[in-house]
Amino acid sequence: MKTALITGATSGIGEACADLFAAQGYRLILVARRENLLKEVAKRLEDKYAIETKTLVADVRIHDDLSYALETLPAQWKQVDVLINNAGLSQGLDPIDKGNISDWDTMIDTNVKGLLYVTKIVSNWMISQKSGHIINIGSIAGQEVYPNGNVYCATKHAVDALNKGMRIDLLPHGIKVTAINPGMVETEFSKVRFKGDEGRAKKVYDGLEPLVANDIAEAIWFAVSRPAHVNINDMLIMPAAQATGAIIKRN
Ligand code: NDP
Ligand code: 8X3
Repeated sequence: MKTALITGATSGIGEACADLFAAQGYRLILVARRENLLKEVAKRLEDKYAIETKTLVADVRIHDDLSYALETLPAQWKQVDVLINNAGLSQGLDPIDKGNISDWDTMIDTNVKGLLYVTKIVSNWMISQKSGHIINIGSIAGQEVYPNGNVYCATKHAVDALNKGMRIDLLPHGIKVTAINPGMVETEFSKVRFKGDEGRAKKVYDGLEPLVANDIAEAIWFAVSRPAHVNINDMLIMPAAQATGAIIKRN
C-alpha cells in the first residue's frame, strides 16, 4: 500500500488531495493545526474508502513540534511515497509601505520555512528508500508579481526556487519533484488572507468561475500517476477567466 503525506489537509486543496489519494487507495498522513477538523477529515475518508490514516496536529512553522510529530510516527509509516507540501497562506493585501510585519513573518515562516522543515525530514526518509515524489504547491504568485502581492509573491517565488533546487539535489536519489502552480482557487484562502472578512473574500470570485480545489488535486494526481521515467517539472493552472495574476475577465 502506498502512503501520501499531505500538509494543510483540513481544507481546500489539501483536503481535496486527501480525498483523491484515498480514492486511489493510498493511506494518508494528514498534517494541520485544527485538530477537530483534521480528525473529521480523517474519519470521513477512513469510512468512505476503508483506508488507514494518521493525523498529526502540528504547526509547520514550529520546527521542534513538527519534527517530534513526524519522527515519532511508527517506522512503517515513514515509508512515504508522495509528499504534498501544501500548507500555506496569504495574510493581507497591502502596499509594501503599509505591510504588517507580523503578516510578513507568518507568510515567510509558513510558506517557506515550514515547507523546508517538512521537506528536510521526509526527503531523508525518501533517500533511505531510494524513491519518492515531492509535490510543492506554488502559485501564479510565484511566476509573476501583482499589485500588493509583494511578500506573498516573494514566498511563492521562493517555493519555485526551492522546487528547482530540490529537483537537482534529490536527482541522485531517484526522487521526483514537481511544482503545481494554481491561479485563483475558491477555498478558505481569501477568508484567511482577509482575516475572516467573508464579504471581502467572496468578492474575489465575483463574476468569474474560479478553480475548485479538486481541479488542483486532479492535476497533482496526473503528475504522480505518470510512468516512472516521466517527471512533470511544473504546471501552471488558471481559471479560464484569469489571464495573469491581476488580469481577470468578470461578467
Ligand atoms: P486553505 O486556507 O483552504 O487551506 C490551507 C491549509 O493550510 C489549511 O488546511 C490550513 O490548516 C493549513 N495551514 C496553514 N497554516 C499552517 C501551519 N502553520 N501549519 C500547518 N498547516 C497550516 O487554502 P488553499 O487550499 O487554497 O491553500 C493551499 C495552498 O495552495 C497554499 O500553499 C496556498 O498558498 C496555495 N495556493 C492557493 C491558491 C488559491 O487561490 N486558493 C492559488 C495558488 C496557490 P490549519 O488552519 O488547520 O492549520
Ligand atoms: C494564490 C492565488 O491569485 O491570490 O496563490 O495569487 S493569487
